Amino acid sequence: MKETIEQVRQEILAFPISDAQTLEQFRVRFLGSKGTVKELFGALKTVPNEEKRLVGQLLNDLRKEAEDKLAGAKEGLENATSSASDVDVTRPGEPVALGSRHPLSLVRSEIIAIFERIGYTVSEGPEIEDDWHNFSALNFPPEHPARDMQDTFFIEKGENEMALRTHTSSVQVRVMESSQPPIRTISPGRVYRNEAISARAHCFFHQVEGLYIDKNVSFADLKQTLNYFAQSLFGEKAQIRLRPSYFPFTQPSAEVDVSCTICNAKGCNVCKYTGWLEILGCGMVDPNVLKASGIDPEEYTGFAFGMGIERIAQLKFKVNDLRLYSENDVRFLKQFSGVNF
Ligand code: 2NL
Repeated sequence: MKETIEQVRQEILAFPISDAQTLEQFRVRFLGSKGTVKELFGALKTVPNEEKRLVGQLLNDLRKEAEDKLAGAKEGLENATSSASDVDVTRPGEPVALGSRHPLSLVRSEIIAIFERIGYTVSEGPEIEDDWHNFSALNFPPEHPARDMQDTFFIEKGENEMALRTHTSSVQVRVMESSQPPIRTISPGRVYRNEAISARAHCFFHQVEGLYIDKNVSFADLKQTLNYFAQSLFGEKAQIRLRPSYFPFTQPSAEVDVSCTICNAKGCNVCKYTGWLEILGCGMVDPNVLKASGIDPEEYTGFAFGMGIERIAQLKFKVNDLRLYSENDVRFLKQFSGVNF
């Protein structure tokens, strides 16, 4: 009898329970009303009297072992099929750490939105450019200092000369080459200059350039567009003034100041007590530039402008060091969380 009990014990231990079906098979086989354990209890009466106590004890242990295995397997199966019941939905949620948009990204979006309202599209192009799109098509003479290693990052010199673009005008040359007027487009993007890094200069920065070409586009159109832009960006009270300047790709050319938004043009250290802040450069597209890109300067005229996004962001957010924009210091970046334009 003792050997039989041990044999059944081994069977109970070895019985594999993997699902509801094998669980029920186990119950019927060992613990059911006609199961092995019941059967063994029935056989107890055949055991000699002096052994009844010991064998009875062994049978009780056997039944307990089978019941424990059944209960354990049942619980295991229930947990596996409904693990969602483990989730305490009343617990407070984990906080979601919200990032913030980069100030340059905020300002770029705002500038794009302002020009999209008056029908400008956004165009993009490569950051690695050939000499034609970055310089020659833009009327840079062969000996212009910008073509020097000191000012421009060249990737390849010689026959197949490539460089990091120094302005996004190169994108606009590509637009002019691949389409005909009317053209109204802005080209935001990163540009590169070979300069020592300081609070006021960096080897890369971000630009938005604009280009408008059609029949009879005039300098008055340029002024009105820039006036609309300045008032959209800095508020209705903002005023602009134009000072004569020079760029190889525009003629005439001008630099544009906006009335100081910090002191309301009364004079402060940001505007160096002039009441004016320089924000962009502009001019009428030089006929040579139109011609180089396949647009007839006898039929069409156009204006163009360019501005640094860092400079605009500096005025809007009072950032006093250009390096802050690219250092990824969260103490700087998190100050712009929640800022929308
Ligand atoms: C500045 C001045 C300027 C342009 C950019 C341009 C583009 C083409 C033709 C003619 Cl395709 N001009 N762009 C014109 C005047 C000024 O940028 O200070 N940028 C930061």
